[in-house]
Amino acid sequence: MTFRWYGASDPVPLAHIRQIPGIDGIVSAVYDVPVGEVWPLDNIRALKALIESHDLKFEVAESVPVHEDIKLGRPTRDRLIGNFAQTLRNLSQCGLKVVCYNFMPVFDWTRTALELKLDDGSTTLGFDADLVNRIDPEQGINLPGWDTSYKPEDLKALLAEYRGVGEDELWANLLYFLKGVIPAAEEAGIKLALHPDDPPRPIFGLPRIVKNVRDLRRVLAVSDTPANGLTLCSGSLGADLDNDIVSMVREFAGQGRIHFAHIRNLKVDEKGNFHETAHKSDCGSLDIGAIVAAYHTAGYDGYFRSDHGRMIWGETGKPGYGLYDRALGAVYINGLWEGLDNARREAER
Ligand code: DNO
Repeated sequence: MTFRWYGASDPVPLAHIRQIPGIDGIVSAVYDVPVGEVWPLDNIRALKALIESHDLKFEVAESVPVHEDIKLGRPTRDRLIGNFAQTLRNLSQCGLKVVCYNFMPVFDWTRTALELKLDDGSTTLGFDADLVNRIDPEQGINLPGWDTSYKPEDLKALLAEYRGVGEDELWANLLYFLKGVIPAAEEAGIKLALHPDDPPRPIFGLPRIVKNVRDLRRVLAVSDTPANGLTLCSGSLGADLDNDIVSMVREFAGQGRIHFAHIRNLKVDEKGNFHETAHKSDCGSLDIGAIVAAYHTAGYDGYFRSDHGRMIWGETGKPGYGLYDRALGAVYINGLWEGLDNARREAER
């Protein structure tokens, strides 16, 4: 069981994470290197030393970002793919085992609310499908907590470049990227773990290609090696009610292709609106108990982490990434797992 930590600027201290029962690893990234450049050995070593000084392990990187030029298939991509491969080698040299990444154009996860008030007084992340559909990205995107790293004119230019890139082109660019990095990952003993799109549908006219079971199968079929695997995020895929997470876990964990499990619950409606809830099954639309049981039955021995928590008990901080609710989630998942271990032992008696 791991916990995501955003480095020295994260308001959640490592010392507090260390006190959550059952957590033994941190998932993090080198944040002070521009996207596309190699993560230097010294930076990785320093991060690892800091994490280990709190008696925690650092074996999973989330994420090594994929430069937009790679997703766009621009001529500069060969150098950038080479850099990504070198980052994998450096991470391996420092003892890392799994690298999470995504292939979403321009935007990583998207929400329309970061402080949606729930009946119990907590706040959570929310996605209003109509609101997103009404936004014309050409006019600028104004959502709470929006990635302000893009200036309006830069965003416009980037969106213009994507105009000729549909799902087929994006897929071809993912394929090219995978062919470039899988050999390095294999050699370095790194397991790549592609994170699905969040939400799992096109937004702002941008294509998305990691949305459902067919997409995941297609990615895995590129190369049948543990170096080419998945981060299975229950919440990202779960925002589409047609996605059956339990059967995905059975299939892909059964094949040993899930290297990293993100567990979170959501309340979803048919129109595609959703918000994050507490992890417990009856708090949201996903049967987290059944999902965790499917991992257990498949003999999953990869990494877990609880994902997006609500803000509870007056906590302030990074939306989705506070201490308390994610800690409750981690303890809940570990409790489910212990129960499953016990039930198996009882059945064998
Ligand atoms: C959201 C996270 C994602 C994830 C990236 C992986 O909270 O799960 O931001 O880290 O998509 O590259």
